[in-house]
Amino acid sequence: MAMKMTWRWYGKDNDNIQLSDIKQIPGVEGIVWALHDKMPGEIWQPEEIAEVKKQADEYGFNIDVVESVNVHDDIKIGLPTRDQYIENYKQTIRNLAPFGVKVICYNFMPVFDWTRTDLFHPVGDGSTALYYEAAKIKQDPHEMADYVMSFTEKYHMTFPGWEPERMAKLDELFEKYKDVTKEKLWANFKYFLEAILPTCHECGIKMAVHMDDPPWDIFGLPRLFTDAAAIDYFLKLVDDPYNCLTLCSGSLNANPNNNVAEIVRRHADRIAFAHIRNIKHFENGDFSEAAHRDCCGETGILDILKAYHDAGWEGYIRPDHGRHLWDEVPGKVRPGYGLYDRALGIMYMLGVWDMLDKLEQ
Ligand code: DNO
Repeated sequence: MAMKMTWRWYGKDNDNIQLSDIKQIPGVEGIVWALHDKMPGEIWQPEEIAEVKKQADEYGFNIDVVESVNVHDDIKIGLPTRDQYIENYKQTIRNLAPFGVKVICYNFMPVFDWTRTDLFHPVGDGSTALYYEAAKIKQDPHEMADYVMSFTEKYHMTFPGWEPERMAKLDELFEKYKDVTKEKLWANFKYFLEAILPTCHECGIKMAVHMDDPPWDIFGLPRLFTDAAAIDYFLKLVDDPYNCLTLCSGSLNANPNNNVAEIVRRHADRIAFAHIRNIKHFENGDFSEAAHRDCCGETGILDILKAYHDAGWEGYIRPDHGRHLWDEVPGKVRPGYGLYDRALGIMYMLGVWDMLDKLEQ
């Protein structure tokens, strides 16, 4: 057994990359998927899940990993309505289990999921990548939200975690979060996990929380998964083998002080899902995403892969965001999720992994 390579696919009619394209990339065993038209809190129905399963089966891909079943804001805020949303979440878990789902990737970030200020920033070689300009993330979140949402409008492309319905109520949402301190957010998180973990055990599904991206507070909203200490705290807070991590190297290493390989060595048994992405940092706090090759960024991709390999890790892994190459211009590609650079990333990761295997023989 070894790690299991996967590819994030946004679904038929929602991704211009087809399953037949993915099939041609060596080593991909499963697609990482979601029902992208579901709002947080809605129950995923068996017929809808069966449809994706059927499509994946045709190409021999597993659907073991879902990314994401999004958590409703009322759960994060801790409103009385959370209990109903938690019941719905449990029902979704129960509905996913018969189709072989083993891992649910999700996040617990208030309001926003990933945050970037430029989705097509020139890298210098003719390609573009996602970029974070620190000075642009100021007090007012509207500018950034409007920028991201302008892609939704212009190209009819919705991004998970950036549902137009939620973004339309941004001020209302911020108002609801105003008393949610970091301590409260941890407490609400614990409440959520303790409520759903018995169902996870029954269903054999691990919950794998994604790291906060970027790993620091933004717009006055608290963020939890910022460094190794927060991860240690979390894994003890709810000490259960089904309470796991999606260890996203790029999210954590947006802070260059975060040593991702060290976290892998410490917690390999609690990492159900690995996102591999490389980051290039600038002195003023800006960062750009970079190709997966170790020397293209500073995240330490080789050290990270070696740490997984040394641990005999058998979880799911995927290339995370790639650059946009060749004809991947706005409108033709999902930002960060083009075909080419992620395929190159897979070959790099598998190349490293195969060699580590060989050296062990
Ligand atoms: C970014 C992704 C995240 C991730 C969610 C999980 O591209 O890695 O948006 O899917 O945070 O809920």
